[in-house]
Amino acid sequence: MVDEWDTREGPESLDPTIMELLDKARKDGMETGWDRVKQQYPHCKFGSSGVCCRRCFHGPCKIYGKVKRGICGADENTIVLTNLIQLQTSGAVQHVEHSRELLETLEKIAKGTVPYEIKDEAKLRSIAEKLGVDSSGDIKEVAGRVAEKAIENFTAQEGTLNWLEITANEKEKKKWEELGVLPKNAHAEIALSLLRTSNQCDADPANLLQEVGRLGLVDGFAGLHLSTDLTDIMFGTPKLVKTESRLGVIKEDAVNIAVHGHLPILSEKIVEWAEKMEDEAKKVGASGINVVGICCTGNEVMMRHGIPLASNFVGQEVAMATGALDAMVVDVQCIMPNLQPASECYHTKIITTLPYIKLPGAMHVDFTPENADESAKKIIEIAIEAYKHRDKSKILIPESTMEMYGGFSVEQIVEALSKLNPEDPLQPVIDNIVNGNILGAVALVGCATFKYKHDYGYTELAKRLLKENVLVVATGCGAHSLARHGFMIPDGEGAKYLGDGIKAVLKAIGEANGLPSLPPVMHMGACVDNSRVANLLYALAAKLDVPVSKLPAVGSCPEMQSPKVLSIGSYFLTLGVDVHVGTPFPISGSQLVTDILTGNKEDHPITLDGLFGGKIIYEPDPKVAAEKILERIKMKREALGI
Ligand code: BF8
Repeated sequence: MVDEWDTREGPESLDPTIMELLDKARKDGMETGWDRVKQQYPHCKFGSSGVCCRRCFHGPCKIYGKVKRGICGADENTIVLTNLIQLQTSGAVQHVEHSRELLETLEKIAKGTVPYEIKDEAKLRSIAEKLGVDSSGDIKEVAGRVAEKAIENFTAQEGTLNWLEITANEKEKKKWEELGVLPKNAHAEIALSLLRTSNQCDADPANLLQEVGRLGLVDGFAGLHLSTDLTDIMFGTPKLVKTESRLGVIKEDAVNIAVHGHLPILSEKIVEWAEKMEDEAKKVGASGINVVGICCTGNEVMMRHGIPLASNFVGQEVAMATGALDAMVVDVQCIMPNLQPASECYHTKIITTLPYIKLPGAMHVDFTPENADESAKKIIEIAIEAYKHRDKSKILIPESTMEMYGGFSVEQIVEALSKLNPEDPLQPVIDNIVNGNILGAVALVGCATFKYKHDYGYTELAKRLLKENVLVVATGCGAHSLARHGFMIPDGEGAKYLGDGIKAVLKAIGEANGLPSLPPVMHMGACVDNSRVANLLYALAAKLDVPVSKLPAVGSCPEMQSPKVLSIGSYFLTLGVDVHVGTPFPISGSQLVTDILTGNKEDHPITLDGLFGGKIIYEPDPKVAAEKILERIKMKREALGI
């Protein structure tokens, strides 16, 4: 697998606002990930090929040359797969804990002990019904019953995940049951995964493959679906919004606060209190308070409130080089430990908020659902105070911004489609898949990495797929990338690449909804909102009465940095959806594991493809990746007879 700094020539990022600030950051003495990545090359080959075992104190052991086993006898297959599953587990844990935080908040709303409300009552009642609890009466009582049912499920010893039961199609449930991968409960599966992959435990790669599937389902249902449903219930199901992206969304005359991380419990309150405290900001000479989003929490508040997107993962440091970011408030996941040292070049206050996520030297304001109002107010007061201490000579805000639309929940998509066919909104999509106007669907998802040219993977893939009439949706940091390059407005850069078929479809739906067209790429939310992508697939598969694995759909993450991508990817793989990744991940030390994960079903007695109907496509070059993705889409179309 390729593992060298920037195999493509030119600047580190395609975003001019990032480049302008990266240049300034370097002059100001701020070190960023783009500097540090070069210090790490060449990566240790044992680590990057996955054959370094640090599971016990005999080691560390490594497999090389004639050395075929570690001291205990573990071979390269066991070492590579157990290392990989431990990474996958760390990804699943992040999503499951995200859900659990939200669930605790829902429970507290039911008890009336926190300053949050139920925003989507219909969704809550519908979920209550599916869970088999009383969905009538006072909405807080319904919330209490749903929360109790979901919390119970974390320790259930019988059955499987209740969010899987209420979400998945029957065909998938049957397949997972037959393959023995139905998880018992989220916490038990995470513990079992750690047990199986700990020193001298499960050494059989074929058996360990089950764990990839089980953890995929844990991530999918106890992580993604549960999180999205709870977030929609508490903060509203997203509707179409228009806003802006790029680092030019930071305003010189306003108190600027970046929300960064993942939990909407925090960012929703910051948005609410920023509006309430405008006058406080004006008292210190600012025009008001400008909240901007970074990473997935940025996506969450963009989807529900139209808060502009400043940057995805790799731009979190350089955002401070504007010299006008007064505070960055963070919660959990994808928070770079360098934020605090980087902030010391400027006046920016880094504020951590969770007791279990702190950064040395950063300010900490403990944020709990109970004290949410007081804490949000305090955070905004800190930002207003910081505004007074700006060094005007250090301010440089790039001028460029990019318009974008967001808010494409499944509910919003179905509502838009219902303008074409009120009785059967999904039928026009099916008709256009069958007649070839839509060749297939690809979700461009996941991160941004310092290892490759920023935004190159997403934009190149989108260009090529759109040209071939693929319906493209996006989530996570990939959605940020595409928004920043004009793929999320009807008449932007992205529209130039649309093939005639997809162009006609997007135009027809857009016009029926008062827009010139839908944007070339639809923003479906944060990484947990890949659940929305899955829901769309379930709905289409149910309508066609086929398993999801038969649909001409692929997930793609060209710029992966987080193990969360592995855990989300494994959920889609268990559904039988191919997953493309563009960043090397540590499996090349085992030919067997590589074959199992990336091989076609006819290549090997056991492959992911053979078991579930989807495989991993590893390809760092997005142009080549697009061809491989199109090939699989065409293969699945052919199998469907279309
Ligand atoms: O959960 S896309 S860099 S921010 S991991 Fe992190 Fe990757 Fe961004 Fe969101 Ni997702």
